[in-house]
Amino acid sequence: MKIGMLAMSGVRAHDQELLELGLTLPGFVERSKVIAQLPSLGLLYLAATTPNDHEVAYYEATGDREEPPEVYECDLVAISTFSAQVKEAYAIADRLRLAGVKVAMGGLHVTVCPDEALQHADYVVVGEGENIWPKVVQAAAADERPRIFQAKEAPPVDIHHLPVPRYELLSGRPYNRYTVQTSRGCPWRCDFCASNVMLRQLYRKRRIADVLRDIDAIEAVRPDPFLEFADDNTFVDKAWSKQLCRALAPRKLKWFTETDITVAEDEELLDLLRESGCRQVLIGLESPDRNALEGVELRSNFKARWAYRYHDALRRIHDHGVTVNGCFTLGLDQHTPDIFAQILNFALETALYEVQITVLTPFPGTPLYSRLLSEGRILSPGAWELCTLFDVNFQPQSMTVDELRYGLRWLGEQLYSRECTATRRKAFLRRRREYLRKARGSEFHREHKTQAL
Ligand code: B12
Repeated sequence: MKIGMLAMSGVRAHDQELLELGLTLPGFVERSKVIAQLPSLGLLYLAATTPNDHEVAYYEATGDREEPPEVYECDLVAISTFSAQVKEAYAIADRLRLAGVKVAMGGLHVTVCPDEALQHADYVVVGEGENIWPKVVQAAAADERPRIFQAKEAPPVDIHHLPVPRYELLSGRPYNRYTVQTSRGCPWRCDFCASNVMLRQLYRKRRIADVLRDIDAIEAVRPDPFLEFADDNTFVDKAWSKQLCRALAPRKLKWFTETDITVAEDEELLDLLRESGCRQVLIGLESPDRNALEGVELRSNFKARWAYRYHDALRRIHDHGVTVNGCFTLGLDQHTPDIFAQILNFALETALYEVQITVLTPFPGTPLYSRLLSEGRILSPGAWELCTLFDVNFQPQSMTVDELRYGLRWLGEQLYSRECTATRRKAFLRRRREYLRKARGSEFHREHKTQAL
């Protein structure tokens, strides 16, 4: 069979005024340009587990009716879904099936809504795809009737036996970043986290040799790539993280990842991050207001426990020359309209190099979604297209919907203005210089003391 891997690409937002504002704000535009081009790692993994007797190609669609004509020449098309684009994906799937092409769907959204997806696809996969995918391919080749496949029908995915994603399928495409995974999962359970549905297994870290092997495969396609680790939370295990950084250092790479704030605890790890080419870490701070974080992480109240250390932790990370992309979730239950100015002040005080603001989003399958639905607070149930992190689709508890929408816009205007961006970044650089001066000073003292002894 000829199998097409169809990734939905680009970022989504529907709030018209926000979109117009985005066009004039360098911060919004910069970030979305950078990330909009990431390839679908999930589909590259599936390509690698496809039995050899089938031909595989990788395609992208930026939206409904944007699918390339080549997909209609395939026998089977695999589509990866996120909630925000799932209706576009369904429309493409409907057209493909009308044209006689079989369609398989998997990914975060259909894992939660498999029955909905089965109305548009021949085969729907719930959960991690690597081990079940060959069975789906077999079913398509044998012309079996449509059905839902559960990942658990196959042995669980063993993180130590992941194949090399087929990055070579991307050659000739102009990506500015490539994704690689060093781990899967996260020990925390934040009630809004949309990755949770895929995290049934515990936090799993890969063998470092396997990560390096995958980076070799990326470098064969694109020399000197910028890497983004598509992990849920990279530096959970500090000893393993140090080994990873030591192994990456000689490769002279530039990379970015997502982690939690505990990375700041370990000075040696912070040094190693810088030395190994880590340019930025993205951290979900969610709110500078500790009260708003109470109960957000369901396992051990992690976010609230760490909130009072935010200033100190960010300073340590910055001191070591790693920039932080601090992410804030607007519209948590305790957030009143004062939160927007609080976040602006916090970002300036802590000299955040990059800031990401998004609205609380009830993704299907999350505890947040069930809670808001039972409280009658979802504005348009089933409006998955609004799961963009920028569109408001719930009734906030301590402000109105418009206060949240306009607050997001106001805060975006402030944070991403040229002046505010320059002020934050200059403060970061000034503090870094101060730290280096002090560090050199204490080294000088230490040396003199040793000589005197
Ligand atoms: C890289 C990334 C992107 C890339 C995606 C590139 C692409 N073309 O696919 C880009 C930058 C384009 C992107 C865009 C968006 N993203 Co994004 N993104 C991520 C990120 C950081 C990593 C995803 C990843 O690579 N995971 C690793 C792979 C291996 O896992 P996987 O994709 O889940 O695939 C496995 C299974 O799901 C399954 N599977 C997947 N697809 C298929 C298909 C078939 C047929 C089968 C059988 C199995 C299968 O098998 C795979 C292997 O086990 C995650 C956060 C995270 N840490 O996970 C957010 C995340 C996925 N994104 C998210 C969101 C909200 C968005 C946007 C809506 C943001 C916006 N406003 O536009 C858009 C979506 C628009 C779109 N194009 O679809 C949410 C999704 C939540 C949800 N339930 O929908 C996440 C979880 C982040 C978050 N804040 O919550 N994103």
